[in-house]
Amino acid sequence: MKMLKGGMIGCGFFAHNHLHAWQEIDGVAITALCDRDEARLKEAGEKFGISRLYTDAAQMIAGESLDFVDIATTVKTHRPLVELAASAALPVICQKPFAENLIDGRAMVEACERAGVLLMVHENFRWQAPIRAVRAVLDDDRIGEVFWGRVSFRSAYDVFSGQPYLATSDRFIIEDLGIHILDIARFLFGDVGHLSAATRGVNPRIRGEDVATMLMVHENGVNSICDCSYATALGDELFPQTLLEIDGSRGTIRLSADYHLTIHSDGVTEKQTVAPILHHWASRPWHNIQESVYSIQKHWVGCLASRRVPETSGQDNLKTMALVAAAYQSAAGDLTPVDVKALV
Ligand code: NAD
Ligand code: 89V
Repeated sequence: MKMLKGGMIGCGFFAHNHLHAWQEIDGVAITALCDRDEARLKEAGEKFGISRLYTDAAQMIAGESLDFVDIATTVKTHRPLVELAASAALPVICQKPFAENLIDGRAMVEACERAGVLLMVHENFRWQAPIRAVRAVLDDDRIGEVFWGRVSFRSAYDVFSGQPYLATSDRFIIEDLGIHILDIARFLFGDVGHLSAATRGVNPRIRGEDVATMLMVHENGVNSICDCSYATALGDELFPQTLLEIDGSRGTIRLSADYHLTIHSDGVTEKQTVAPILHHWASRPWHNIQESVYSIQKHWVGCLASRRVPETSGQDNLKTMALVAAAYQSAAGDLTPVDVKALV
C-alpha cells in the first residue's frame, strides 16, 4: 500500500490529538507541519519528530509533495485554507465547526467539488465507540421502530483553560459542542424537518450561551431532544460523555454514565459496558474523544485509498450546520420552529 503523506495546518491545543492518532494509523504519515505561531510549530515539530516546518500554508503546499492536508485551526481560517487546498487539488480534512456560516460552508463544498477532491469534516463525536455501539443496536433492529430520542451532554468541566477562545466568542455552546450533539442526533435518528430551541447564559465569566435545549421532529417522524450545558455541576462530573435515551416500539436503549449501555428488547434486559479504549498517548477523561479522533482519521485513510466519500463529508456536514443555524434562529425568536430543509 502506498504511504499517504499529509500536511497539518494548525498545531494548537487539539492538533496534538490528530498528530498522535496519525502516528498510530498504518499507511499514512504527517510529513510537514504549518502554524503561523512559530513557538507552537517548533514544539509540535520536536514532539512528533517532523522537521518540515512552515509558518505559511501556501508555502507548505507549494514546497511539499502531499496527498492531503489536515486543517486544525479555529473556524475563521477554515474557508481560506480549504479553498487553498482545493486550488492545489489536494484532498482536505477540516475541523469542526466547518464554517462560520452556511454561505461559506457551501462555497467550501463547491470549491472541493470543482477541484474533484475529497473533503471530510473532522466531526468526530459520532465516531466515539459508545455511540457506534448504540448505532449497531439500532441497525440490528433490537428495539423496533424508534419514535423518541434524547442526546444529552451536561457538565461543568472547565473547557476554557485549554480553549480560551470559547469564553470570548459571541456564540458558544451550540456552535462548539451542540454541533456534535446535533450531529449525533442526525446519525442516530436521520435528517431533521423542524427544530425549536431555547438557550441560557448562566456563567457570567463567558460571553456566549452555555446552556441549550433543542427539540426536533425528524423527517421519519422521530421526536428528539438535544440538550447541552457547561453550567451543570454534578456530583460525578461526566465530561466528555454524551448520554442517550432511545425509545422504540419493541424496547429501549439507554447509554448512561460511565459508558453503561442497557438494551431492553422484547421484554429482555441486557447490560453491557461500552467504554472507549485508552490509547497509549491518551489521558482520561479525554480518551473517549481521543479514540474517536483515531477512528475518524482511520476512516479517512480508507476513503482516500479507495476514493470513497467520507461519512462526514462537507456536503453531509452542511446538514448539521443547518441545525446549528436553525437553533440560533429559533432561540432568537423564542422557540419559533424553523424549517431546517429551507436552510440547507
Ligand atoms: P488553538 O487556537 O489551540 O489552535 C489553532 C492553531 O492554529 C493555533 O496554533 C494558530 O496559531 C494556528 N493557526 C490559525 N490560523 C492559521 C493559519 N492561517 N495558518 C497556520 N496556522 C494557523 O485551537 P484548538 O483548540 O486546537 O481548536 C482548533 C479547532 O479544533 C477548532 O475548530 C475547534 O473547534 C476544534 N476542536 C475540536 C475538538 C473535537 O473534539 N472535535 C476539540 C477541541 C477543538
Ligand atoms: O469538541 C470540541 O470542540 C471541544 C469540546 C468537546 C471540549 O467541547 O470544544
